[in-house]
Order: sequence, then structure tokens, then C-alpha cells
Amino acid sequence: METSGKVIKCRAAVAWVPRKPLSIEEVEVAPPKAHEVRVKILTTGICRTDDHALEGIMGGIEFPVILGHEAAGIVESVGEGVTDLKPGDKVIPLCIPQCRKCSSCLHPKTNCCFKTHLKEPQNLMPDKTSRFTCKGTQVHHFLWTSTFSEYTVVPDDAIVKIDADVPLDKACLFGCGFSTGYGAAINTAKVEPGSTCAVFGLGGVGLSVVIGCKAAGATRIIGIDINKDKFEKAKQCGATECISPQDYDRPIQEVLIGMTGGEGVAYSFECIGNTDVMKAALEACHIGYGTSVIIGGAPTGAEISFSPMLLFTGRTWKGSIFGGWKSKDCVPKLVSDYMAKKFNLEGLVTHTLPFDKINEGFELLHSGKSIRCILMF
Ligand code: PAD
Ligand code: ZN
Repeated sequence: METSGKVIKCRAAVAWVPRKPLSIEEVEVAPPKAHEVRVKILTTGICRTDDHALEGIMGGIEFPVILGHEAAGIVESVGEGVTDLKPGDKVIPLCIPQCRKCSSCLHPKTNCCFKTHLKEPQNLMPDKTSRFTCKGTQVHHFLWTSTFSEYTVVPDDAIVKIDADVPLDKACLFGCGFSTGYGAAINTAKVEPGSTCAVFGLGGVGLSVVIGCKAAGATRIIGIDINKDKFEKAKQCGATECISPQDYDRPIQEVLIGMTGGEGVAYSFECIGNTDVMKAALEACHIGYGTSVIIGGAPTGAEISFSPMLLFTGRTWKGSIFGGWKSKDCVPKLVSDYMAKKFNLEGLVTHTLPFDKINEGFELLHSGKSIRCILMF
């Protein structure tokens, strides 16, 4: 049946209010407007950022909302003015857009497009309207992706075509978790061969940092998590040793400094969203040249107090969004690198569930049993 130009009725997981299970509902998805693309989502992962939004700790999220931002799908139809995509293309929606026009997009040092949700709210489409309706109520978008829906509409700056051969359960990981962690090691920290790294938090993002550190030639990669069940996967991804802060009666940064002969690590990564851990990760860095990267999303309004001596004495503190990748340019290349076997993503997907079991997927994340749970439509 030809659907182009028509409203599509399909399944979506609607978050009506914060901190409650999602409801599988029939929603109406309007056709794409100019410079928009309507996509049939085939697979979507559950990332902790979706959970932060559902928990209400991520600012600027209005309910009801359709969450989800780590997905792969097929273009169903395109709006006027879309030149680089056509129906049938295999695509990844991009939670960090690349407009290729703003001062950030034109600058080689950043991927923080001015259209990012940190600059411009993405709870509605760029024209401040929604393409989703459920039971007569307008439903909000999330990061311009809203992939917990069988069909979604995204701006053409926030979607890219990928190699049609890539398996869909892995393709979705390039929409967030893998690209974020791998890029934080490669692009943001610029990990050097022979170095020692510490990765705090061994979820989908942290394990992808481990994969990036290994690819960059780090010789020691210390994984840190309070859940020891994560250690096996971390070692499979390249961690050389794993420790739990709960096994020590002194702060974890002191443990790491002790483990490195009193020196500290060259690179540390916070992949949790905990401000105390962010500070510990900085303190665990080597004087003079240690670099610490914040990847975890802290609750909106959170602040950190720390000794300026830590930076005065030469450490560097950085943040990384979507691994520093300019999304439209780099995601297809990352997918090609995966197809060329430059890295292995086997360790990241622990569960695959039908889309209707999305709340079970969130429970697996909460209980610490999953790394990435992939939902199939
Ligand atoms: P996850 O929940 O799968 O992994 C977090 C891990 O941290 C789990 O294994 C926990 O057991 C562990 N953990 C929790 N508390 C502690 C602690 N105090 N010490 C040590 N370990 C601990 O999450 P994820 O990997 O999907 O996401 C991690 C964070 O990264 C989260 O805050 C998310 O919002 C953020 C994120 N940032 C970006 C970005 O572009 N910067 C992209 C995607 C996700
Ligand atoms: Zn994410």
C-alpha cells in the first residue's frame, strides 16, 4: 500500500508521564514536511540517556513523549527539498545533527552543531510542531529521533544513509552507544599507543570506550564498575583488568594511583553520569598530562566542586558528545569500518527482544543485566 503523503497509524511506546512504564499505543505519524524524512524503524537500542529522560532528570523534556535515539531503519518517504535520501535507503537517525552550515559544523574542532538539543530544544520538530498524535493528543519528539515508534519523522540534518549490508541489530549501535564511546577515546582523548586508560562504568558506552582505547593501542585498560557481572564482557572488549570500588576501603582514585606506581592514568573516562565519579576520574589522572573525559549525562543543574590545582598542574578535563564525530560525515564511515572488521561489536548486544517487550528491556538495564538490549519491530 502506498503510504507516501498519508498519515501512518502504527505502534509506538509512549511515555505519558515520567517514572512510569511506557505504553504501547497506536499513534498517528504525519507525513514529513520540507527537509524532513519519515523512517520505518527496524531496530532500536535502549540507552541510559532514554532512561535519564524517562526519570525526569534530563532538562527540557516535555511529556507525553516518544523516546529512543539509537536505531536503524528504512526511509519510507521524504519531504520537499530532501536531496540525499530516497525511499528504501537504509538509514541511521542521528541524535546529534550536522547542518553543515553553522559555525560549529564549519569548524574542524567540534561536532556540536548549533541545531543540537543543547542549543535548540528537540522536543518538537524544528518548526515547533509534532508529527505524532495519540488518542487526539500531541506527543513530543525526543532528540529529533523518537525511535521507540514503528515510524518516525526526523529532519534531514539528523539522518544518514548507510551500507545496506550491515546487520540491523549492530547498525543501531552506531546511532549512539558505540559511536559515542569509541569516538571519546579516538577523537576526544586521542589515546596514544602504549598508554594506560581507566574507564569508569562498563555499560554500552563504557565498553565502546574500551574498544576505542584498545584500537588506539593502549597497553593497559582498567575497567571500573560496581557491578562485577560487567567484567567478563569488558575483558572480551579489551580491558586488561577490572576493579570494583566496593572492594576497597579507600577512594577509587587512590586505588588507581596506587595501581600505576603512584603516577595516575594517562586517560580516564566517566561513562556513568555521576558527578562524584567525574571528579574521581579527574583526580586519577597523571600530573602534567593526564586527560579526563566526561561522557556520562549528569542530572540537569548538577554542579561539581574541585580543586583548581588539579588543572593548574597540567591535567586536562574534557567532555564528549556523540564521540566528537561530525555525524553525517562520519557515521557511514564507521559503519564501513565495522563491515571491514576494524572492530568487533559482539560484546555489546546482550539481549534482543520484540519491540512490545520494551519495558522488559528497561528492567534489564535497571537490574544491570544488559549491556545493550536491542528491540526488533
Ligand atoms: P549503563 O547504565 O548501561 O552503564 C553505566 C554503568 O555504570 C553500569 O554498568 C553501572 O553498573 C555502572 N556504575 C553505576 N554507578 C557506578 C559507580 N558509582 N562506579 C562505577 N560504576 C558505576 O549506561 P550507558 O552505557 O548506556 O550510558 C552511560 C552514560 O553515558 C549515561 O549517563 C548516558 O546518558 C551517557 C551517554 N552520553 C552520551 C554522549 O554523547 N555523551 C551518549 C550516550 C550516553
Ligand atoms: Zn544514547
